[in-house]
Amino acid sequence: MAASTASRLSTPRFLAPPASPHPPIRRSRFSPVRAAKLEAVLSIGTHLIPHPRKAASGGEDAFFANSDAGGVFAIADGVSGWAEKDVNPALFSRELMRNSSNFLNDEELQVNRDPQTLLMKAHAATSSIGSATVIIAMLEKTGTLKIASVGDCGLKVIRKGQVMFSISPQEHYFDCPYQISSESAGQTYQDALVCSVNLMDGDMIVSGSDGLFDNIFDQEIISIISESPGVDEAAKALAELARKHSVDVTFDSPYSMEARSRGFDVPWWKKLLGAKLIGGKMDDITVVVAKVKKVLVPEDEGGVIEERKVNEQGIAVAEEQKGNEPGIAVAVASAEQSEE
Ligand SMILES: [Mn+2]
Repeated sequence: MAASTASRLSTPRFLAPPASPHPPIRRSRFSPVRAAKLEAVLSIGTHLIPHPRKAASGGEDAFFANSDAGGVFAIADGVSGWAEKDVNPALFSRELMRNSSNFLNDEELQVNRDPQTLLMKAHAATSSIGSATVIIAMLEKTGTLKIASVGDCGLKVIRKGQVMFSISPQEHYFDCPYQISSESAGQTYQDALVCSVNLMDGDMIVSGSDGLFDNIFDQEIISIISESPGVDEAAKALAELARKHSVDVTFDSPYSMEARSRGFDVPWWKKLLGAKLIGGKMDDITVVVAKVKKVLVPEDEGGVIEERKVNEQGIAVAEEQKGNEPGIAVAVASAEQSEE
């Protein structure tokens, strides 16, 4: 078997390229014509609204987003139970995100852009006490989005007005998600849900902490995405609607529906009065909205040329480039940057 596999794999090496009737056009500095290829990149908008009672401290969610090198984003939701042990739950999630953004420059990550490896390294480097749910997503130039998720942060892909991809939350039991932790009892990168999805030009990614998906329905996400002029506006509108629902005790939220379906209910005496378990779930709300764009990139350079720089023949006119910097511009959401 091994021999036949080897021969199958090696055969193409001996195939001569087909003779082209058109000799390649010689490049010269007087010509704008260059070989170019299409690469996928993300344009990313973010918005964080802390829990109403945690507004002063900025809440316990943290995130980073970076459009360089195709695009990467991550969200961590600090598990609030640590406050009972006099530990600030925000410290762990923020450090985990800071480390994740720093490790993007790591040699291994530069070669092998793998979110699970990034999570492993970021977790190992995090020294704060605490735990967090976390999602990391990285887009490859080919348009494949690679995802590693521990817990109940969500991610959906919307294509042509429909949710075409969604990840499932991981939990020990209701309201107790898998979590990356400072304690050995917690989960690690090895427990992550790892998956990838092939994306197309124009696809929209909506990712967020549970504070988003517990308080907003898919149909609402789809309408906001279709009505928003850009990713920044979409992220803000999604966060604001989720926030509105989260403090509405009469809103039958995805969270309350899920709770009832798991057998939770109001006490029997309230039930006699006609009450039902209902309402939004107050929480920190982090939203990342990313749009997939295909841009033309010269074959021999790493720079990104916006599509509008393309001439009538569909060939990139190579003068303006960006995205060549190995350096990373990172925004880690924290108290200082949050609103409200
Ligand atoms: Mn949360």
